[in-house]
Amino acid sequence: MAPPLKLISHKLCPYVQRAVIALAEKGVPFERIDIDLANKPDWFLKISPLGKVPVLTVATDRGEVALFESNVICEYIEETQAGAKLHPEDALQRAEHRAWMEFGSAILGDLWGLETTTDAATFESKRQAIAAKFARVEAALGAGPFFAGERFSLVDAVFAPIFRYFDVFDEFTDLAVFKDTPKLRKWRAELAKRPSVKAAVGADYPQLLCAFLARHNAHLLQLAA
Ligand SMILES: N[C@@H](CCC(=O)N[C@@H](CS)C(=O)NCC(=O)O)C(=O)O
Repeated sequence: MAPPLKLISHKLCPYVQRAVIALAEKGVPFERIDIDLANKPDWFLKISPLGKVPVLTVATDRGEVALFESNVICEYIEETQAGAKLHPEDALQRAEHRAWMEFGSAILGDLWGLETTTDAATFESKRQAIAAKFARVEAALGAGPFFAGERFSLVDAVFAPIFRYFDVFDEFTDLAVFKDTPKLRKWRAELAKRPSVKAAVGADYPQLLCAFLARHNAHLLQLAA
């Protein structure tokens, strides 16, 4: 029987990765459909109001329902699927986790600027913005190994794809955004080992990201030693 969940995806998208990691952490079967965002299929544009991935389609007796917005998708997965709990029980802690998930999206906004700009000054301002946000996250981290201690949570699912960018960027240059954040460095290393995180992208992820940078004539590429 076909799994009732389909995740419309893109091979590089960090927002897609959140949902993939959440599904994997819970052991939920789903079908992943990667699309070309430079040539969006009509069927996708019909179900995605913003024309963005991820979209999770859920088979119901009233037909397929399409959910958009990665954090909404993650919350739906958490509320409906069995398996490990990815949010705290306590309402206040849960709200804090949701806030840090949003903070992760703000970092992704800076990362988009950093990876697509051709301009050195814009690059530097995005680099500094990321370093400043990482310092805020550092102050919120406890003893680890995950964001909230022993238990993997949706905040971990949000930050793992953020850290993954730097595995590729580090090949070009040290952006020094982890310089003063020892807890963040440990957290990054822990997340990189997590099977759900590793499996959220294909083996071609580094090549695809490098090709993306080249297509944007990214300033980052100029920094290669
Ligand atoms: N707020 C959205 C952001 C999703 C997003 O920006 N997806 C990008 C790919 S990483 C996209 O689909 N871009 C296509 C476009 O904007 O045309 C979410 O959290 O799901």
